[in-house]
Amino acid sequence: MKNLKVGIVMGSDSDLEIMTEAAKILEEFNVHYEMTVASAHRSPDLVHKYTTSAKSRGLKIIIAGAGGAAHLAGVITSLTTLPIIGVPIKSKYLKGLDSLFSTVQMPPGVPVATVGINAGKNAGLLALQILATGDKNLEKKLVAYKNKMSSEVKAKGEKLLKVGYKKYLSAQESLENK
Ligand code: RP5
Repeated sequence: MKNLKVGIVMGSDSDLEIMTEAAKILEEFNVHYEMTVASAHRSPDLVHKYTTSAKSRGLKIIIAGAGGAAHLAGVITSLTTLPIIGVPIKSKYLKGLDSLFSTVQMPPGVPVATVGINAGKNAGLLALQILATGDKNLEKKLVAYKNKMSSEVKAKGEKLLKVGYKKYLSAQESLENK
C-alpha cells in the first residue's frame, strides 16, 4: 500500500483542473496523495467521513479546493487537527473573490491556510514545505527547487540587461509562435 501523505479534496469535479496543479507538484517530489470530490453542501456526510478517517489512512495534510460559497476547507478544519490548506477556486460570477473570502475569513480557533485564487501549485508546495519540517530528504529537494527558481530569474535578468527589451520580447514572441 502507498505511503499516503496528502489528501486533495474538491467541492466538484469542475475544480479538478486547478487541483491537478497540486497533484503535479506532489508527484514531482514523489509524495503520495489521494484525490477525491466531496462537497460541504451537497454531501456533508461524505466530508465528515472523509475527514474523520483521514489520519487512519496516514494523511498528514489535506488540501481542499472549492468555489463560490466555499466552505469545504473550513468544515474540514472543524473536524480535524490536521493542517488544512484551502484553495479558493475562481467562480463564475464574482471571479473567485467569494471563494477567497469564504475560505480565508475563518473564525478564531479554526484556521485554514489559504493560498491565492486558483493557486493549486502553491497549495501543493505549501504541503511539501510543511512535510519537510520532519523530512530532511524532502527539505533538500525543496532547497534545490528554490535554487533552480532563483537561477532562472537571474538568467532572465542577465539576458534582459544584455540584449535589451526589444530583442528580448521578439525572442519571447517567436518562442510562443512555435
Ligand atoms: C463549489 O461550487 C465547487 O467547489 C465548485 O467550485 C462550484 C461549482 O460546482 P459545480 O456546479 O461545477 O459542480 O461547490
